[in-house]
Amino acid sequence: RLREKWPVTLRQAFERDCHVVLDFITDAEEATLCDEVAPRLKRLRYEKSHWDDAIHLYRETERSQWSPAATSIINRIKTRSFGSDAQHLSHVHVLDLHKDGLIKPHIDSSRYCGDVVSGVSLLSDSVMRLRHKDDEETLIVDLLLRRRSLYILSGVARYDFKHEILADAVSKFKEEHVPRDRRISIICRDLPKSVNASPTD
Ligand code: AKG
Repeated sequence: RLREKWPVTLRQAFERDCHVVLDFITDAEEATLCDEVAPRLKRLRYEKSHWDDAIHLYRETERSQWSPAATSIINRIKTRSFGSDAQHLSHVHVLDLHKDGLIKPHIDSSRYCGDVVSGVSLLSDSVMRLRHKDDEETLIVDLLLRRRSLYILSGVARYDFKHEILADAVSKFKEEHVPRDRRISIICRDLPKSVNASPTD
């Protein structure tokens, strides 16, 4: 509804660059991914971030080696998310957000993230809010990230909008509370282009 008031070119670009795919993975695939990351996560404590950090009450790890079953799920995420010329980051980012945790508005740094950020949500529904960096009060859109869905942010959605994951107390979609439990996200990024560029590029 809000998007109807956006400039047409921005709306079209946003619709091109932002996608949520419901039920991207099955219950069994969710369990496969959870079982695989659980032992590592269990050894970590949830961190309360400093005031200027983007994430509150989380633990995280990176992973490059997966079981064959998980590898095929991760490959499906990458195939759906990235263009054929993208260089995927080989490490997949695993972020475990405590029930009382939240991710504050931020834009992923171009130093470590290329044109696409995508993620599968495990264990809990959540609301991802996107706000335009130059108009955070008017150009806002909420995405309902169902458990087992995949979101893909590219282009304007990745570079011009800050994204955040709402805390349970304010986790609402179309006026309805979306309960936020512990949530694990499996996040894939492509490499910044400059990493691959030769000095003459
Ligand atoms: C990021 O990695 O930049 C995020 O905000 C992660 C969002 C998520 O947990 O899916």
